[in-house]
Amino acid sequence: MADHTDPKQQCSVHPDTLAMVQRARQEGIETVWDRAQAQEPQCGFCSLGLSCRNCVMGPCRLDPFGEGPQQGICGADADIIVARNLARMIAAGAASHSDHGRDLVETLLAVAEGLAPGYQLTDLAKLDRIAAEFGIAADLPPQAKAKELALAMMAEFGIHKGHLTFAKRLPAARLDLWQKLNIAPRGIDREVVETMHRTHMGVDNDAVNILLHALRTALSDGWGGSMIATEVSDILFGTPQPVASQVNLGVLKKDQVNIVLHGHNPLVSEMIYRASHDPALIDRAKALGAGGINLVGLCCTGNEVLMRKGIPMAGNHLLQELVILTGAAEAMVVDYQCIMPSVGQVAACYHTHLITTSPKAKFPLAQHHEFTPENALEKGREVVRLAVENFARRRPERVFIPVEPVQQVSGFSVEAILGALGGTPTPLLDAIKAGQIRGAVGVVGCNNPKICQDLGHTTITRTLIASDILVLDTGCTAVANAKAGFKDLSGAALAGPGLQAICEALKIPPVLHMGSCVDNTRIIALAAALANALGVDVDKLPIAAAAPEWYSEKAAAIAAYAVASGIYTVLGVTPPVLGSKTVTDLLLTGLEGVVGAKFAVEPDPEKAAALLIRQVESKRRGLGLDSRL
Ligand code: SF4
Ligand code: MSK
Repeated sequence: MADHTDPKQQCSVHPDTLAMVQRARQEGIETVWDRAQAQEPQCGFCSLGLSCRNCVMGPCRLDPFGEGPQQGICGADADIIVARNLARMIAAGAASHSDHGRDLVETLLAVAEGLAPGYQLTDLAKLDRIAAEFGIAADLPPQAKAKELALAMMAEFGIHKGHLTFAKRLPAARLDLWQKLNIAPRGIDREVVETMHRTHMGVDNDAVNILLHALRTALSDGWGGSMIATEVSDILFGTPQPVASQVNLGVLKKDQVNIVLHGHNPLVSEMIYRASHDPALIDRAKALGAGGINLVGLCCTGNEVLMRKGIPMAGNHLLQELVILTGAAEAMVVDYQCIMPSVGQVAACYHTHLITTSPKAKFPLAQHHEFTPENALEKGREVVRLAVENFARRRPERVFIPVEPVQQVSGFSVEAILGALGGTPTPLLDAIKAGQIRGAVGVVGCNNPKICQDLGHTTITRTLIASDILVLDTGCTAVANAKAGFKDLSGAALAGPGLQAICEALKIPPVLHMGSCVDNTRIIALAAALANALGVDVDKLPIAAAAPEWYSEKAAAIAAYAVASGIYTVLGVTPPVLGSKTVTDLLLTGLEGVVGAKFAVEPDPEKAAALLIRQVESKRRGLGLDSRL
């Protein structure tokens, strides 16, 4: 376990996490850090990507020191096994985002057909814009247009000819490059299925060929499944605009019914939000002695309702067990993705109800209340009522909320950013050309108990904004940066003089929250818009990305689509590829000559920030702009 006297060894940089980990130890409740320690030492073969269980002639593992087996039973060598494993990882991530997108499209269709009474078309202007991208007649009424759009998007999931519609947002040069490389993304399901086929024993046994298809699969997520998820969420629930809110465990309220919204898809949380405003349920909460009903977010469902509704954010990935330890959560309502199977055990130590809502995601020790487009509003009321009644079972002496909340401003969709700039990217480009803003970096991704929670996110972000680089964040990074105070308007004081002046003029923080994991597509869409406005391909822009604490297969897919889209990406956790020199060399160097961008792996966040700054400055030089290097 970490040495808590050394800041680099502590399990978190944040006082709320540290206080709650201590409480877990006092109460004898196991957390993710205890289980991580119990797994030490982790398997070296798997860490290097050198183990394979793709068939039952195996499992096989190769000796990284060259003394034991160098081939699996079928004859697969290290390059083949590592490439196959990485491709499957990316496919699983792409599938997760895209299945989330599909659920939204099915709901859009149900809304259009009048079968989803809780939902509505909220952003009609966005419906018009997206429908136009899909070539749908402009003069259709909204319901008919939404139906056409849902059907067109559904078609994109399957056997789609040509490339995905949203890829047209990119400069022509990027699409041409993908077509030349045969990696322009087709149907999302098709690319994932093809990855699983190619990585079956006896199919694709060329590491480079496997990896190129892995990029294509990731692109079908970034410019397909994830982008569809973002855009349809905006149509159904509204396109985010800047909104003030709060963050950290202090957003739970001692005197209120607290409901924690966890997972990724806003379909459930939006209905809980509506139900939480039901006067009868608020009256019932008051009758039970609570001041009201308080919704708080966790992980990316939290980001979704924060971006659109200003719901305060309790924490990110590694806070999910600890939020229950406050003893103040009447219910944790989950949809899917990034929900640890352990949360039911922790909830069982308190009065908290763990409530699952998706037929795809059932959990031990949970109550299941299945949401469908047809019943969601009614189910939302049922779940909120359950939480309210549970307030009577709370034991006040066990309530421990260790901190006061921190202020933040969220809600920076592409539309909101362009709105703040007067409707076009030109002022941002002018600031970049003038050197006031050096460039932009997307700092994104998860927490991982291998890394002191949020040290990577906050160190990199702090260094970048001090160097006049605008930071765009999503996912768990967004929570880390908000807790560190970077996303209050006063965060501008932490920026370099150029970025600070822009932030003060526009009344924005130096770190712009662009949403959840699927909303990384907002970042690539903004990159495409900047590239188009400048008349260059994406890989020429002074931009980069970082995933300092990633853990998830989805993060692998995001990083792969960022690089394939031309964005240099620094990872803070080493992916399981070092067992193959061919694969490692391709990712760290070779890809640059193929797609114009590559990966770097740098666990030290200060060194990672230096790499990102160097990248931004060198791209500035490439554009003929001044460079500080
Ligand atoms: Fe072993 Fe080959 Fe089967 Fe993998 S596919 S488990 S390397 S025999
Ligand atoms: S929740 S994928 S831990 S960012 Fe999107 Fe956080 Fe990563 Fe899940």
